[in-house]
Amino acid sequence: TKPRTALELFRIDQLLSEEELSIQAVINRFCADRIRPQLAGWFEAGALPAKELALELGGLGVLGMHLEGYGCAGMSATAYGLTCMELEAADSGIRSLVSVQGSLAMYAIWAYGSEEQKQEWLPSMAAGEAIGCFGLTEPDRGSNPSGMRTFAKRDGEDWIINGAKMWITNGSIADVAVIWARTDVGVRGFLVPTNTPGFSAPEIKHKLSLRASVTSELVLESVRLPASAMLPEALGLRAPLGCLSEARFGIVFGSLGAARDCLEVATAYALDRDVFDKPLAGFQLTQEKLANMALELGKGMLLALHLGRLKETHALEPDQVSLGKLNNVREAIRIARECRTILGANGISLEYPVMRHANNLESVLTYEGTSEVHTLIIGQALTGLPAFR
Ligand code: TGC
Ligand code: FAD
Repeated sequence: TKPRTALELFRIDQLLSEEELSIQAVINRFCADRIRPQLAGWFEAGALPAKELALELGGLGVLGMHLEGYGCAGMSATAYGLTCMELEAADSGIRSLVSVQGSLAMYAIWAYGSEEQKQEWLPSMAAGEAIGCFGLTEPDRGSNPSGMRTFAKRDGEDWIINGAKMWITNGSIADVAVIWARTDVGVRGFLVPTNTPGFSAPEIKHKLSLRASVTSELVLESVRLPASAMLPEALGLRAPLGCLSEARFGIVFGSLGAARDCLEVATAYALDRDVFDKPLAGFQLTQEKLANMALELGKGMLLALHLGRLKETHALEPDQVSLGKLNNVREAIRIARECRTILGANGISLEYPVMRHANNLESVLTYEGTSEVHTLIIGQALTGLPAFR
């Protein structure tokens, strides 16, 4: 019988519209032509031509594609999820570039910004001409942003911000940083043009994961901003956490893209590789690995699509996003590691994408809420008892 992929076996295509399938195909082709041939080189060098790529991704219409108006495409949640899946099937770093731009930086402006802020930033960000970053995490406050130390104080009409942010995707290449800071009345968001005196964004080096992604520290030393830099509709931690729900949703789909790529590569490898005089894929131990991975990939996809459809009816709650983020990233990293075993020694080489994906997924497991944080969010939903503190 002709081999089928895991998602073909599940007939996932039956659950998608013609439009969704065609968007997925366009992104898949873009990645095959433009991204995949370069990835090993970018990953090895730890350097991504992010500005160039942002323009191309903007041209494709994927930056802020799930937002309405201001040059954004207004596509469905599922179409956005499938786009994340295709981008992350290439590399988590490419999906990160798009997630941070569209779901974190643009979404913050779109949801909480003034009309002037939206007009000023969203069209150029959708086109990829301006890049945004999202500064919530601090050197000593990651899982617990409520303890943030970055502080914005008033000086007449102006604001003066002091503090530091850490592990910020797109930081060194951004034109605008969305900075979350404590104020006398609670957490507020600020749009900081990155050429403002007192702002700097040194890149973080020596990463063993997400090497095809720019990650930076943000330093704010008496950064003076006009009153108009504050996001007027954002007050309290619920504002940045609302952005996180958007980005986490993209990861629910995206992580499965990395897993799918690993499984496809490992299956082809096992069919091609002879061990003990017959194809590795013909051994029961290998087939058990493949069957279990296909099951988890398909189940993860069904969960992702369910969450996508809930989001399209505005019925998706943050706790449900945690179900998807925890499950799909956890299973994706398990799949990547299992596929690595199928490739044997070749599995550790950048000639194949598998260990690159596995290493990237270590970051994905940690950012946008660690697996422990999502476990506790689900625990709280099930018991009513918060166990964070
Ligand atoms: P808590 O008291 O639970 O909540 C404070 C207020 O926020 C509301 N809320 C949410 N609203 C929208 N979406 C969500 N996901 C929300 N979660 C909570 C909540 O209802 C409450 O509202 P109100 O009106 O009652 O004040 O806050 P807490 O301090 O106890 O924290 C809870 C906890 C631990 C779950 C939260 O702090 C958390 O999620 N921590 C993880 C931090 C995190 O995920 N950081 C990610 C940084 S960005 C990033 O990693 C980008 S990587 C991107 C890439 O490269 O792809
Ligand atoms: P910590 O919070 O110190 O956690 C360390 C360990 O303790 C984890 O295992 C954690 O689960 C566990 N832990 C913490 N609290 C509890 C608890 N209550 N109970 C049990 N265990 C607990 N942030 C941004 O704001 N913007 C970005 O663009 C961004 N991009 C990133 C890109 C990369 C490549 C990476 C790696 C991170 C990025 N982050 C970004 C930061 C990311 O969101 C944080 O790393 C993450 O929230 C975890 O924070 P932390 O690293 O400080 O770990």
